[in-house]
Amino acid sequence: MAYQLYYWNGIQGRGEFVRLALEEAGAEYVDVTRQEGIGMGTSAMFQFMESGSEAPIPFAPPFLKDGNLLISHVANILFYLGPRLGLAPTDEGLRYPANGLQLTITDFVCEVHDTHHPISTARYYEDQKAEAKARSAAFIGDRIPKYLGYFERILQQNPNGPEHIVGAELSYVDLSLFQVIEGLNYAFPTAMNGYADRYSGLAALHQRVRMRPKIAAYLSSPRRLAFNEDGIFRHYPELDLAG
Ligand SMILES: N[C@@H](CCC(=O)N[C@@H](CS)C(=O)NCC(=O)O)C(=O)O
Repeated sequence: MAYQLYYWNGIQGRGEFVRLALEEAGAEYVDVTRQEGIGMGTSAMFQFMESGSEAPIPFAPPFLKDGNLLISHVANILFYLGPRLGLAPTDEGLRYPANGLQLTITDFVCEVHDTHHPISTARYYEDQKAEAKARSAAFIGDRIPKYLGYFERILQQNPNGPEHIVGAELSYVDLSLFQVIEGLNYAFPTAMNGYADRYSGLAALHQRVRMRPKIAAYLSSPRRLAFNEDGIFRHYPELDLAG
């Protein structure tokens, strides 16, 4: 049975981390809110979240349905899917460090979101522009170097070599790092200018993932939506300073 991915229609958002894993594995999945028909579309997701029929109901998308199983939170979904899709370290002892890295990506993505919504998710960007500017300056000056520096170090210290962040084979964490770099390049092109000189391992990983046949096919397919200013990674020129 096909996996069912529930996520907001019209954006890559956090759902994209799950899509990349499903696409790389060639897994059968349905992007529920992008479909039309009975039990499909965005209303199906709302109904699902309000129905109370499945416990516990997720707080927020993305969530994945596999048969009767309902799994929320990107890192949790990938922890579940990883071994099933052949995208988790074969050494079970490495699956927890992989999950730890993915949870660090979750934290980072949250900080990316807060660059444009530092005060409240419930308010428009235009109502928190001044705070967003201050937040973005700190994000670019302090947090991008701290997170990317960390991932670069972990890559370089991988006993299996710097091709992958964990283990000897491609994992879902590599795919998520690809998406983080893609997103940062879109949102903060000025801050990211020359990043490959500072984080050469991450830049190489990003290129390798982009060239993988299934990922390349996905990226040029209509399923890969363009980044836009409704998603997590938003490009507002006024927030993008030199790094
Ligand atoms: N920790 C969750 C975060 C989920 C999340 O924040 N989802 C957003 C969309 S990307 C949402 O719909 N949030 C609704 C809200 O916070 O009220 C994950 O990693 O999946």
